[in-house]
Amino acid sequence: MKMFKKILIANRGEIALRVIRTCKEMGINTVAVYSTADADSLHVRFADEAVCIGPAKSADSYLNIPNIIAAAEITNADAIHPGYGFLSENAKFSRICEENGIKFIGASPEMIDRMGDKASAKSTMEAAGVPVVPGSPGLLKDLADAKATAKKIVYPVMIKATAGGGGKGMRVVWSEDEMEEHWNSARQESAAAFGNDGMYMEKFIEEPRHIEIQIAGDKFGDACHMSERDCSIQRRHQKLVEETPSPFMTADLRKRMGAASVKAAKAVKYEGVGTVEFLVDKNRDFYFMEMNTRIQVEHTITEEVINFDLIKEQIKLAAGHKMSGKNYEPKMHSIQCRINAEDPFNGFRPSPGKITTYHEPGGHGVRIDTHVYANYIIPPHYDSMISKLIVVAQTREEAIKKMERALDEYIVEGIKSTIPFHQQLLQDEKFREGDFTTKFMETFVIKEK
Ligand code: MV4
Repeated sequence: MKMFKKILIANRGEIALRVIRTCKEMGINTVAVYSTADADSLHVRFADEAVCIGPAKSADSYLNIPNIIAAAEITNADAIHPGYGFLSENAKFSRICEENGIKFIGASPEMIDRMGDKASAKSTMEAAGVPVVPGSPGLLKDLADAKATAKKIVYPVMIKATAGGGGKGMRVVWSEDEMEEHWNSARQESAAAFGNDGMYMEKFIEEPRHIEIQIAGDKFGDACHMSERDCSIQRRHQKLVEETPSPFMTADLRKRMGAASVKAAKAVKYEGVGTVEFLVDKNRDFYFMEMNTRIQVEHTITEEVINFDLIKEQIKLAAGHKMSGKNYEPKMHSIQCRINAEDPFNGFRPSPGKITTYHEPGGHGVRIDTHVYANYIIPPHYDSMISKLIVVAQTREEAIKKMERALDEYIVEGIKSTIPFHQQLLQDEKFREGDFTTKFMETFVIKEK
């Protein structure tokens, strides 16, 4: 069976290390790339080779396509793993890898373009029979079209940037007299952010849950779903905690969402691992939102409940192997807390700098994915995640207990971290009951120490 000899990891931080670990276990050589700000990072230390690709600024290093391709050519890498963020869903990068005979471990440029344009992803999924939120048939022509469409859909509605995702260029509109203002500001925002002001419209789903399904597909047209993740605990579109199974899940809903996700994957002949994101309303009706063509930060909790290495599967699928996954029912419960270098008592303000004391929790059912260590300096140039603390246990109650115990053991000093936030969240009655939606963080109040 064909397998890569050497993979270059075009990323930094914990995900670069995560990929290196699986490569080692698979007997694949690894090349780290790093910016001058990351010379002391563990991904540089643990890779077989490392190439500096530029200065601290992402645009000059981790987003610098010519430098990354040059690094792959110099080291003779036959594949590139992009991790998440940075170039992981960049169609141009995927194409350039292809043109240079380097396998991009991710989606084809065509798939990235099709799923990256949200209106086109939505119509593709609708045509495949996946439930979507009722809305405009495609892009809105102008303000008059927006008003006429909203009248048909019935207020409240949401206008969304087709180039968007992550909440940018998105507005809730409650009545016609608000439309003009939101129409103009949303279009301006998307033009500035994406160079594309195409907008579409949907019925506004109030207090939804964010539940996503991990999928995989192979080049022979086979596809499977690997159960769900509940990512409803978010703040300003940044996920804070993820868990699987979702406390809102039922056997019937999982069956329906799983089947819809496999249908989605097969309809687009999806190759590799990916995620289908859904909004789920209080009646357990679910609607396709976005398809992510990358490995995600929260893939770990799925790995824990199904005991399966998703990065290994991703690499094997990219090499053209048959899928080894199947439709899974989670038998365990896993929770991940994202530990960020942020001050939860001051509006989650970033807190980069030197970690003076570092002690990790351990023990049965506790996993930490991180690139940091004692005396490591968190550079101010990148995202603020220091680590992912993941627990797995037989039940949700036991997983929460284990997470409480692990957070109590976790010592990070010298910088502010979100550990105290997670400790308070776990004590919240609604959280403990599993009774939360994407609006949870709007009303959650952090108590002073
Ligand atoms: C929605 C919605 C309600 N109704 N669409 C936010 C990010 C983007 N990917 C889609 N988002 C939403 N789309 C309709 N028709 C509410 C959100 C939303 C949200 C979704 C998932 C997780 C957190 C969220 C926070 C605010 C709004």
